[in-house]
Amino acid sequence: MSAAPQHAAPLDVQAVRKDFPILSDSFHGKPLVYFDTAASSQKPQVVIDALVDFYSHGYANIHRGLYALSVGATRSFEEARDKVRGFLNAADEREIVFVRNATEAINLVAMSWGRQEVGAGDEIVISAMEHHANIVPWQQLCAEKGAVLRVTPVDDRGELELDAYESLLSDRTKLVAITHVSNALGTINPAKQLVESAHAKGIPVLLDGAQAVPHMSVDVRDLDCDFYVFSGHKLFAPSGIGALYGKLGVLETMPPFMTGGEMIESVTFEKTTFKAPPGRFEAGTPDIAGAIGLGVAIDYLQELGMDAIAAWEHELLAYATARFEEIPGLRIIGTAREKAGVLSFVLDCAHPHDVATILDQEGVAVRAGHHCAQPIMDRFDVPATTRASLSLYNTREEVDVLVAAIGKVTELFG
Ligand code: 7TS
Repeated sequence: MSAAPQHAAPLDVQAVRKDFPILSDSFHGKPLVYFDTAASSQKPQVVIDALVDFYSHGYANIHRGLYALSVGATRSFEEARDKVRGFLNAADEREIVFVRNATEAINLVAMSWGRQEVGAGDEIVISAMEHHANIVPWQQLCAEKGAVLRVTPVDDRGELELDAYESLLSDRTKLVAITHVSNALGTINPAKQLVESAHAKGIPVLLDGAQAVPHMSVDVRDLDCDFYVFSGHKLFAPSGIGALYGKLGVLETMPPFMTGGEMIESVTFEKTTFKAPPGRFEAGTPDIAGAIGLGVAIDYLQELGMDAIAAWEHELLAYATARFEEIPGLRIIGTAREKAGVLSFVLDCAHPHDVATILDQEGVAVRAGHHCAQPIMDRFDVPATTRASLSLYNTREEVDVLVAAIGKVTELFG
């Protein structure tokens, strides 16, 4: 497990819980115990209020209006972009492209940068622990271009095999695309080291930060990655908004991904010229309220402190791991030394879907399945796992409820 960040002011979890109205709700007559934040996070009241407020009193389309309401909406949208910039410690707000989610961000890079830069015989290096969102777009690109997808293997703990990674990097490698944190295993990859190795050979790197940004502070300038992607809905923000970070110099070389309104400079029937980034990549009316909500979610997290969040989750993961290790017939899938709050497991006695269904009867929400990461399930020789993912609003008492509920499963099936 990762070392707890130093000097973090402790998180007041009970106060945090009060910020999330859904955590007071009950299901099947039991208080909700929400352990599925890796799929999507719950929303704090400040984010919900920001949406209601914007739609009630601030709503207009952006970047086009000459009236006060539209000017205000445009300002709020662009302020949100600057909040994302600050959150990632990017140098320039033009490096932040609003997209729907991490999936769209990766597709944008594959279809714009990839189609331009990747050719026959070239290689793209990913890893065995990628979410399908960071596999399929590259596989499609390779099929289109006659390029080859190379896969960094993962060891029995769920850590990348770094020697193998190094040896996969060659003068044929056009891009490394690797997850910062694994959604299925919780592994925190040594992102900075991966970037350094790739850059030493002149290879750009895309990091999939979908599971990293909710749990730790991320600094794209320190990582020096070329692209970084994440989804707002896993970051306590609305669904339908996400961000792509790209180094400005790289974004400037890239052709449009989608075309139409908003992303142009001028259009005639003979010729269209395109805006500079990020506008070039934001065709059509965006999720304006979603972006504003994302900005508010970022404010909320920064007020709590990402280091305090990481420290609490680290403590909770250690507690939950120790409790899981006491359960006979339970195997944790993913035991990396550097790990975020994901507990994927299988029970000898029951299928993961049955486990999740019984946990639901106890008010405990977890995900069961392949977690859109089928290759890593194959690697561990399991069809699926049950996954409890921990977040800033989870408590030790909730871990106890989860463990007791797993006890009921073993009583029923064991
Ligand atoms: N990358 C990683 C590492 C992810 O965990 C996910 C979603 C995605 C990309 C795609 O995100 P999206 O917002 O574009 O869908 N992961 C999960 C999950 O673990 N359970 O549900 C979605």
